[in-house]
Amino acid sequence: MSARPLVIAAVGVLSALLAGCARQASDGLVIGGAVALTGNAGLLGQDARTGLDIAQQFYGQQQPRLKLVIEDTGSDEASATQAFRRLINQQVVAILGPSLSQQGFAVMPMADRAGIPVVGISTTAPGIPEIGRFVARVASPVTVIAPRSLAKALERNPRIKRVAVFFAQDDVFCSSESSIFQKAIRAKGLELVSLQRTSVSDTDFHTPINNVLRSRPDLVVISALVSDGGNLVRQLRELGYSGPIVSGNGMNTPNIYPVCQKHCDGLLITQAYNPALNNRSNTTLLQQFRRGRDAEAVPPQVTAQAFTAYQVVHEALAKVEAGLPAGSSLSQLPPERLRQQLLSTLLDGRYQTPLGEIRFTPEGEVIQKDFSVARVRMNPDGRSGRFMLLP
Ligand code: 1QQ
Repeated sequence: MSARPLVIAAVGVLSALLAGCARQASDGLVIGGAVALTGNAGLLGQDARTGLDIAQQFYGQQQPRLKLVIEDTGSDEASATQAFRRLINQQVVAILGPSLSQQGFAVMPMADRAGIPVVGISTTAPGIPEIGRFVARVASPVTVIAPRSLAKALERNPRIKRVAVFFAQDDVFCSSESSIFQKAIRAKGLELVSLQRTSVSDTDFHTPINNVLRSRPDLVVISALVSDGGNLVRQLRELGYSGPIVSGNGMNTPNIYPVCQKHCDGLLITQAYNPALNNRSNTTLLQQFRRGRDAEAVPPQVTAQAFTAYQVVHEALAKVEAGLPAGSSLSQLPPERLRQQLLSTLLDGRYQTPLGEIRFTPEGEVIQKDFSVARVRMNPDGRSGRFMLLP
């Protein structure tokens, strides 16, 4: 063999290696997931982690390759602050999270000041996108969500007149969701017969429940998180309430099953996710979610929202990358410029996600079209069940 083909082969190998390096460079970007893995909100944040992990498996195979780093925000503001600080120090390209609006109001301004796009996964309280220019969310606001389950309860039982309301007063989402429920109750001409303030750390609800039972409600509406809300539902049934219950987004997870058990049966909760949606990203989510689970298993809403948050950032980064001069990579852009471009591209886009088609307002509010209301159906074992979407 003459020396010439050898040289050509060597050059070929070298340029393949160099191209590999450029790839590698763009692969160096880190995306941060900030979700509650511990505490009361951990029961919601674990659903988010599942969605982020599935998205990482899927999009991790595609350019631009991102590395996902997940930090536990706990269920309070102090732990969320530490988690955000750790991610900001790692120079992440974007942050997905946190789990609670109560935490979002404390930590999203940190990402905003650092110029890092932050996409709320399940932060639904009014005012989240308005926190700052770099703040967006894929979770539809509670103003859009809450009235639907109330309307469904009335559609199923038009004789409802008297409504009792419980809300956890120490969580900003629960109190804002409750004001929206209360407004909708008044707008429908119903009578608010009892209003009970609870705490997300309460475990015994006998006193407020007895107050409610004395008011003889036809419907109970609850704004609480998973453990407190689940215990409240269980005790409400044990103390004899047998009417319909509407519960809010803070209880929107199958992780309520072990808490309220057979008494979770019949809860009405609005859903921003319909597992039956037929598009590529939902098919991917369903397939990956069902691995190692039963063939009919459906992802919780927060899992779909977390997957969506990753998807929109990935697609926006891919668009930014496609606009770069040949041979250059995302990680060669100055970090501030990369994040600015990510933000503007993200807000400009239209995405086919497990939540259906979504886009954003210039302020970062999500625009989503399709919602439904689920009725929880518990299996006879009282441990497993399903969120059945109502027609
Ligand atoms: C919020 C929420 C959470 C309770 C859902 C995970 O909607 O805090 O805004």
